[in-house]
Amino acid sequence: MSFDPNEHQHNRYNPLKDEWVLVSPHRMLRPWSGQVENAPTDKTPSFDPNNPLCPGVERPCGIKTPEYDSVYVFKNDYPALLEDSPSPNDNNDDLFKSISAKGTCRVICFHPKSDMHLGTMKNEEILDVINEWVKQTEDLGKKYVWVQIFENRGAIMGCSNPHPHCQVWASNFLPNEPRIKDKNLKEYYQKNGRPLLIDYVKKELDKQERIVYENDEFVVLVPYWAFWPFETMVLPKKQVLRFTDLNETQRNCLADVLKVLVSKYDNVFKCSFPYSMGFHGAPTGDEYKRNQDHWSFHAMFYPPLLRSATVKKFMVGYEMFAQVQRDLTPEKAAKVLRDQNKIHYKMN
Ligand code: H2U
Repeated sequence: MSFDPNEHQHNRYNPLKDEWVLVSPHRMLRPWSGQVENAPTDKTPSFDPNNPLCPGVERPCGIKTPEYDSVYVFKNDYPALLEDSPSPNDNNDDLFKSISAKGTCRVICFHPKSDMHLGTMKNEEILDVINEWVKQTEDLGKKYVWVQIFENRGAIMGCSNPHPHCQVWASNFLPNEPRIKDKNLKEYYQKNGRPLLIDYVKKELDKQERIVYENDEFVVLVPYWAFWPFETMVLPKKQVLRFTDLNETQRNCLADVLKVLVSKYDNVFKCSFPYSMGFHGAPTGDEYKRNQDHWSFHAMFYPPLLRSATVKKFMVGYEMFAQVQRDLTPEKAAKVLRDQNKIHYKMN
């Protein structure tokens, strides 16, 4: 019997994390009698007088959210990182190391209406959000080495509020995910003299096996090494170091791919498809002084749903103790997403 990646188990290498992923396609046939989630609701009212993220509503901290009509940014009332807080003393003990953690956390509301999201907002409205992401990266990047912008969508992904919003956490340290990625991108650049993600996007465009959608400037694909069932990456075709380096055409094209991708996700199970998404680009702060040619800006979407709106993938057992594993192949997931209408089912 000869090897068929669509049928036979194998390991795939993730060069961004220096990790392997076990792919077990034959396992898709197993019956499911485990936990079933409530279908993610898409019946959010456009205004809720008790929702602190809605315009004109007083938040529990006593501050009134203004009557905003576009994008609205505020300092998180319950931040994980504070700007001024005592730091631990330097500690040379290998087993009890600690370093300073300072930073700031903000919340960005995408739209005044709670029933809107990236799949249903107009391109110009998404562009306003992108311009705000650029502004936040520029502003916080002056002081902080890492500015993490991320969106949790759906209660299943820990999102605490159905209003369309994301968070920005800026820190004086490089968190684990970008720290490991930076090391691997640098090693690839030193070995090959080209940025890994630019080589990768070119090869994926040649292969045409995992592409979900593309426009003039951006590609959406399910990475070869994806571990979440419908995980995707949004990559620029030309190297862009950070949010702040996106030109006007690229910002417009990014608005288009985000709208199409979120619409395609929702169309898969005709539900509000939960995910955590986030952006990575070259580090900021003091890192502006160093060469960052090994980096290229990109977004990652990690959605947990696997078989339906109510069955999610659990990252437990083998994933916790050995390595990540998936059943659905990245190629099949890409085809499912590619075949979806690019217009959101509620807009049809
Ligand atoms: P999540 O939905 O991803 O949890 O983000 C919502 C954030 O909004 C969360 O970090 C903040 C929470 O601390 N928040 C406020 O700052 N003030 C509020 O009144 C509600 C929520």
